[in-house]
Amino acid sequence: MKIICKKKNLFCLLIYTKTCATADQEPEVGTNPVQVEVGDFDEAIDVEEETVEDIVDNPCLNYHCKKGKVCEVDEGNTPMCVCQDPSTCPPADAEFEHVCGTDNKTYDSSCHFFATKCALEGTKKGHKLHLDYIGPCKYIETCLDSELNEFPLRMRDWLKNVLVTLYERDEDNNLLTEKQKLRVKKIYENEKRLQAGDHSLDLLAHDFEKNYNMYIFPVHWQFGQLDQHPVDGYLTHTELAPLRAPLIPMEHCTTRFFEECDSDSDKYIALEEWASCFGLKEQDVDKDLII
Ligand SMILES: [Ca+2]
Ligand SMILES: [Ca+2]
Repeated sequence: MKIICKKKNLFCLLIYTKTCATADQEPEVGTNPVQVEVGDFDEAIDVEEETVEDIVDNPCLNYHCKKGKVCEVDEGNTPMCVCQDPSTCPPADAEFEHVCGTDNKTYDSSCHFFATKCALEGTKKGHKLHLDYIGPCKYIETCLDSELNEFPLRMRDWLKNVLVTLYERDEDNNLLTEKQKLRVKKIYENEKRLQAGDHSLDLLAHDFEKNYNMYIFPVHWQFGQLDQHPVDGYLTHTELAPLRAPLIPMEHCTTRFFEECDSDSDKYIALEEWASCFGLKEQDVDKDLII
């Protein structure tokens, strides 16, 4: 199956990134489709591990530092993570490698961004600085109320189509787990399913009403893809970044949508909040669907 991508289409973004990554390398099960392409945004995740064998030669080997930091050894030959000098980041080859920070400044690459953020660690400015979106900073239109309501309609449809496409391409690639496949099989075999494509908002709204049950799993699935660090039923700003960051330049309602999705404004999007902003009924929120 060949997918012809029109510009500004999240579905193509999701599929393209997932399937491109599987073309010449082993797919990572459970990897967020977007994350494969745009790199990780694990700014808040501190992973530090070392193995005994390598320490003798190079203490920094296998000593992982979070984004924005690099490993250096001190006088005692002990490895430690220090902020990377942004000038040591590889220069960006193309404009799409630029990123826009929440300070509305364009950074050459995510490496430059995280190195800069690291240097600000401990300051109020550093705490507030996040990677906002992929690409150079640009004017993003205000999201009107009417437009905000359209966002979940398209997003739900995309998620469903992404799952169906992953299912169709799965074979031995393990794009989906067996349990996930069973769920998607039901959607795939449903004859009333809307085929992938650009549909009018009226049609999408009508389909959601008529075939509501088909959308329950895709909404849960995407939550599970993002809720990884840690797996706790809540999405942080950082966990949401792999979905948010590439989406903002294409969909100007992204920021507002996710802001309002956090209905109790505690900075976390709980599964219940997520499900509700995608239009699922309270009684259909089910932790066990995140498989
Ligand atoms: Ca989490
Ligand atoms: Ca919340």
